[in-house]
Amino acid sequence: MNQSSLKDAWAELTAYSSYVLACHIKPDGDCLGAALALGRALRSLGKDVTVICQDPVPENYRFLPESDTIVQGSVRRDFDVGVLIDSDQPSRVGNVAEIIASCATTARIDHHLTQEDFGDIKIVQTDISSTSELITELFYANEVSIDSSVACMLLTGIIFDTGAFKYSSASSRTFEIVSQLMTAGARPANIIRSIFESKPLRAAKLLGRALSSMRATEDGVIVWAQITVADFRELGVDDSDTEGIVNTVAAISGPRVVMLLRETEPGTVRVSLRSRDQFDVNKIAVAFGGGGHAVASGCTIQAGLDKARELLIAEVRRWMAS
Ligand SMILES: [Mn+2]
Repeated sequence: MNQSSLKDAWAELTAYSSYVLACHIKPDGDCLGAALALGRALRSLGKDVTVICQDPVPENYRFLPESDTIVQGSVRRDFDVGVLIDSDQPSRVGNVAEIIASCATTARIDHHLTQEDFGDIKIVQTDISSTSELITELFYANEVSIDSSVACMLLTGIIFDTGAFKYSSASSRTFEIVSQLMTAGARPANIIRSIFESKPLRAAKLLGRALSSMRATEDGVIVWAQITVADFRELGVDDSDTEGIVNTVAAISGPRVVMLLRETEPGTVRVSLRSRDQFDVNKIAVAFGGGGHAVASGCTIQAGLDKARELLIAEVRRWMAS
């Protein structure tokens, strides 16, 4: 978005009094950082702001300033504006969708590719690393002050969504912004340690099981790992402990598509997809009712592990052939 559209969008967004900012289910560093930063900016303008998420803030994000103000539910239905943060559609926010639906005005601040066109107010850019980077641009364009807390929130989102600057989504502009956020007081080394290197032991054991399960198709083009219902039960873990595993699975040479399948309950398989070499895994996710980005996306399939994997491989093959 250019400067003038960022100015128009901010004027439009800030014309109300009360806001509910919705994080997506299984919240990550980007939606949390972006929502907290926007919440703080709106409150500094005297607005009434509630940041909400269906799921609790994961332990490794509790270092974020004001993360303890995020609520998990609300009986309020009188917000002026319902804002989806880092989500393309209300279904991404789980049971918070109902609260968004009750708002007379809706907004979406996001960087995901989407077929949907949700939101009365749209602050959307798909060729940017993260929603947090987009919000940083929004703040710069409108001279919103960025103190060390806001800088930490925004940098957390950028670091998470770029895999600590490893992904091609980290542009030269991203690094300019990182430099400015550091000047404002954010500490990337601390953030990287907190979000990527503070796993509980049970999550490390789960990673071990996932890595042991890795297999490849005969031609080596598709690689997958899987976590079974028994793994979840025996290690006493839940799906939030699978965070980041797909990226470790994808850190090998050879495959064009990497998949992590987790049977979180019998007959429900959550899938994370990663691509190499220009293959668009968003198309695969969309075919199963999910979505995301060309290089990283996800979906949920109602089937057992073997059946889900078979369906996914067939869909990948179909796209590779086309
Ligand atoms: Mn994001």
